[in-house]
Amino acid sequence: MPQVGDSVIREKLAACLRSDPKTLPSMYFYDHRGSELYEEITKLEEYYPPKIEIPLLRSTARKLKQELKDCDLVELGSGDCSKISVFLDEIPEEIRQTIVYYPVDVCKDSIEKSACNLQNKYPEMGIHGITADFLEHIEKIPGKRKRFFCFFGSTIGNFTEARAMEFMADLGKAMNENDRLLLGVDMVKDIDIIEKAYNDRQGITAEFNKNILKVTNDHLGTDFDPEEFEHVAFFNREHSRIEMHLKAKDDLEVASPILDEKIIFKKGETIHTENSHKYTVEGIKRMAGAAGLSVENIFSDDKKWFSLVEMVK
Ligand code: AVJ
Repeated sequence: MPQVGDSVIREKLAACLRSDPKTLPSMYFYDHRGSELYEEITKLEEYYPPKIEIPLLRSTARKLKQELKDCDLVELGSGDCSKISVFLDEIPEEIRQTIVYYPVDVCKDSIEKSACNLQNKYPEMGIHGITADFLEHIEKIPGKRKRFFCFFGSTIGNFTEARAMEFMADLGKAMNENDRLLLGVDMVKDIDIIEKAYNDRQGITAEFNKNILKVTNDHLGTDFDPEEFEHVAFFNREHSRIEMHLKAKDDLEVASPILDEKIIFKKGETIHTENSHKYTVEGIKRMAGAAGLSVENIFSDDKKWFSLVEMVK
């Protein structure tokens, strides 16, 4: 199905596949099927992050509720708004009615739908969805009242170190004296536990990883056969991150009617599809410092597997 999609996306994907080593950007995991598979991942026994982050969001909201009074609550990458909903449930209604919530996400449809659901749940709260790639349009975010930025889900972990640093520096520049940031990060822990979370026994993560090839086929008209690739996920100690790759089981060639050249794979060659960085307290403080921010609080679970880091300028 050589569907001709957005030419910017096409160029981006083609460039990633021409690069050496080959890559595909992890944001393309999430088509309809990919989002379904991710939803299944979050229910897996091995996949610990949401199991820890959700209760942590509750306990942290209870501790921070006074700071949320009269705030513009800006959530970057709000998705289906399920995380902020858990957070807001713990905020008393008297405080909630002084909050204006701004979900920011690239997906216009999901913003509209989830903002609408949230408005029904909290009629007392102002809600204004912003469709933007927050990495590029930080100026679209309102700036009159004091702001409370949220970036949950350890999504920052998917950026390269350089990109994460740049993102934090941009945010640090955009923030005012009274603004706060609450950043969700997955922490370094026993490597076996981390690796199991990305190599589940049911093979759902493998299917999720391979689905990016179908997404690529949809955009580029390529004829990737996901079954010709093997899911590989391991912890890279030097970079303190899980890396996901798709490894060619054999020498193979992939064609596309909209690309001039074939994409050639040697047996064992991989496409690097995702990084998921794991942090230490020192690493977080270093990153905050370099962005002109300071760490005010680190909220963690008892095992210190996941943290919500509160930063101020
Ligand atoms: C949604 C980006 C937090 O990095 O752990 C899950 C995505 N990849 N299993 C992560 C993912 C493989 C996930 N994030």
